[in-house]
Amino acid sequence: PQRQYRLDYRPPAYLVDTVALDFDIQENNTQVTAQLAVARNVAGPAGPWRLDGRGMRLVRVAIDGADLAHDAYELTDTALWLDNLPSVFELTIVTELDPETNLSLEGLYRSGAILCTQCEATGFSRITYFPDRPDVMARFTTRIEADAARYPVLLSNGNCTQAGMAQPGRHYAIYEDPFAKPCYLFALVAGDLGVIRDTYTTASGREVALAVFTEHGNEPQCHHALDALKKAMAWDEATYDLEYDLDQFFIVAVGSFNMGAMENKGLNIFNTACVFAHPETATDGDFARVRDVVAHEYFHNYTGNRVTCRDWFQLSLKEGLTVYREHQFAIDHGSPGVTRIEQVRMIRDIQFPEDGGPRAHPVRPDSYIEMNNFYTITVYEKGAELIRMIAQMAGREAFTDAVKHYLHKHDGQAVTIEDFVVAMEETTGLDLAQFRHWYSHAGTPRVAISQQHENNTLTLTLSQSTPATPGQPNKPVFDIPISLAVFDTAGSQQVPPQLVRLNHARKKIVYKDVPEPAVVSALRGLSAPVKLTQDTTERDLVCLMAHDSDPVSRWDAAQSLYMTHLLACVDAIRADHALPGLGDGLSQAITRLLADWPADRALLAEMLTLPSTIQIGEAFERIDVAAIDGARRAVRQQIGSRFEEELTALATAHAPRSTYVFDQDAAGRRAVFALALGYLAETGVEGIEAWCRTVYDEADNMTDRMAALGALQYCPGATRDRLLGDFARRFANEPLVMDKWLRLQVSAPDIDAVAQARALLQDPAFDFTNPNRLRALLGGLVRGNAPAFHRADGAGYALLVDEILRIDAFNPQMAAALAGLIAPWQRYDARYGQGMRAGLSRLDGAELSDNTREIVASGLA
Ligand code: HT7
Ligand code: ZN
Repeated sequence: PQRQYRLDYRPPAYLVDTVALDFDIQENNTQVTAQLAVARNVAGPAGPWRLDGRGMRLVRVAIDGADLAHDAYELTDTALWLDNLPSVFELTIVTELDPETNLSLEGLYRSGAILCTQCEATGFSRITYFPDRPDVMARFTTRIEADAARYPVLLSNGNCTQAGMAQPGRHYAIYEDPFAKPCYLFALVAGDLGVIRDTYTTASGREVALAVFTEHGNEPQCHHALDALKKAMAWDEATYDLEYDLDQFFIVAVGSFNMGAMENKGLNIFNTACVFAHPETATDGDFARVRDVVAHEYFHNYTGNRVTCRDWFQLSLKEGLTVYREHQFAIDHGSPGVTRIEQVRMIRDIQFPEDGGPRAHPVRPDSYIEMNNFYTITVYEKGAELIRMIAQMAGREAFTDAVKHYLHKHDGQAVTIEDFVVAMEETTGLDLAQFRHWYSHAGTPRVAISQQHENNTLTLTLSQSTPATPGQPNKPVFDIPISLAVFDTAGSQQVPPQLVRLNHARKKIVYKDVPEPAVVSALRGLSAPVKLTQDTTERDLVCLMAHDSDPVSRWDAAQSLYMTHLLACVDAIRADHALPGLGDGLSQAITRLLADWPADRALLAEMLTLPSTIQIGEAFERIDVAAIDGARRAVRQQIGSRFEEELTALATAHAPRSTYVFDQDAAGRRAVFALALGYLAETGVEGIEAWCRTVYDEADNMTDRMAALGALQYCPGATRDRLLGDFARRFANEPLVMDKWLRLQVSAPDIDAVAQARALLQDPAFDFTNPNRLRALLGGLVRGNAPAFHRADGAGYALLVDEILRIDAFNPQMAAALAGLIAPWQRYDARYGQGMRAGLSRLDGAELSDNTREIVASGLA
């Protein structure tokens, strides 16, 4: 496999003005005729022209209508090379594909009753030979012909300009997309589909036809997605003056999909998991995710489609900006504090570990072997945090103007992250020279803040350093925006929130006329994706938890208090000592919280949630899975026992009463109830099983049902078995709900989860070529039950490696993602790390796809 380098970028040798595609869908194969209007690119290199292509049969190549003989072109496994071409010509290519046997879920493939495409990043080259790179933008026309009974619905990008009957029993449709686009945004769907429809009238009064298509019977689960789409359209008009630009916008939900969704122009294709939301089958978390993913894909219409990436190294140009836009949309449609807390948790729990492991890479990577391995939390979420930092430094209004300027300046172009940063500088007046390091350097900067207070002068000393990452031993000094505020111990503000730029290795900030004692609230709302150490006392944290004006900072203070105690417990377990008690400060803080519930109940639930085991592991040089899990469970039991009465009162006050609605207040109440029930169950309080049974039996919604089943994970016995059995019977025909069941099957602490997972993999009721099933079962085991996965005899690693090898043969993207779970073996205590490494070595000795090989090699490097 060839490693690609960012600095090797060359403009395309030829440009494609228009593409006419003709899909002739037959029973066992599909024939694709592509007609391209091509012209030599004066700015491009001379020599032969490379068209990418793989996994299909080339039937015909013609230039200006004249067929080329076989010796007039060169065909390899991955490319078609043409030479001695005229400067302007029409190229015809005919290929044959077999979507029925394509389990990679790239190119044209079947998902249930639906034929669909997935072209990002390079799936278009499984459909026809084409320069499969985002800087070749063309206007597409697509004709689809298929059996009318089997495929009554035929869809592609753009507007439908013609449709009708073809030969007996067959029909066709023609779509024209007026906007030039890269081929990764091409989409086609054919199937027997149910649909729900609506319209949206844009700010300037144009009517847009909206629809969500799905396999028949699922239509009632699609209304929330359609509603979210309309909210996203309105939000983008109100926030950025961005009005939708085609006559129709369609979403198609398919069951087999490698990621969450895809933003193809005017025809988004979604994983059903990111569309379906009905109270009886989806939780509050599912409802929120559907809303946000629908919005995300819609927002790509401008940030990604109208202005796209020059090359795949620039992926964060569209993904970082679109995730940022999605985050702002989510903040405007839910509890702002809790929504930001969820974003912060994602960065700390998933991005920081990636940035500290063997796969660490800059937001704008310098090289890759397989692009699909770079759709990462770093490119997406850290990329969004970089945009958020720019927005904070510029101010919301100036930032909004700068985004408008960027979209206007580069409309219809394929550009770079540098182009984006320049556009930001041009409008905001910010100097982002030093800030650019964030894009080019991997790793999580460490910031330390210490304070001295004398004669009413408060001096803060800020310093930064960043550990080395693979291939980048030396790190620059970053430009780090740090949000600060100072309070007194009663919570009155002494210094209002302000943004300080830590753009030196060390910086002193002096505040005069600040009476003692002063409590410093720093890195408020995670103003930069850094790890902070601060010499705050327990008293300061208790004060911030109770009084900070920012809910995210209140939550963060609680996290720090919990963390100090959790770390002491991990140390005690490792040293075989008795566990320390809860301690006065922490007890006092929880007592206050439980005596005076914040009005935002979702915030209360967050403030009572301990840092995750991953977060605890981040504090150690080497991760001790059993000690960390043991400590977290023990602290939950300490809290459950010490506050049994208060938690019972909390659960009772928030027990399900009214019929389900998905709104901020109701979802917050359900979150508090589930949290209290979980504490009580883990503590084993009397009567808890019966309570869970009643909640389950009487629930009118999936959120409460899952609260009961989640709590029962700690209560082995007949009740749990009966309810899990009932759940499986009730939802046997709902694959997404059965994914929840699969996760529950492998997550209880008392079971042999590895044996259970092996047994389920043999169950014919489940299609374990489907990524959602695999994520539920294997992700449920590895992430949801770490002690069981990391068991001492290595059976967990053996199971995962067996599955990676099986899956790699048909879906390399999925297999590579699973291999990433054992790649960071060096971060683990040798007891675990050696077994994980042995698993990687076994993979290394096998025949692997480029995708999985790249991940394995990084783990073994
Ligand atoms: N832009 C989309 C990325 C995507 C994708 C990438 C590789 C393989 C399959 C994929 N499906 C979707 C999704 C997004 O970020 O909006
Ligand atoms: Zn995206």
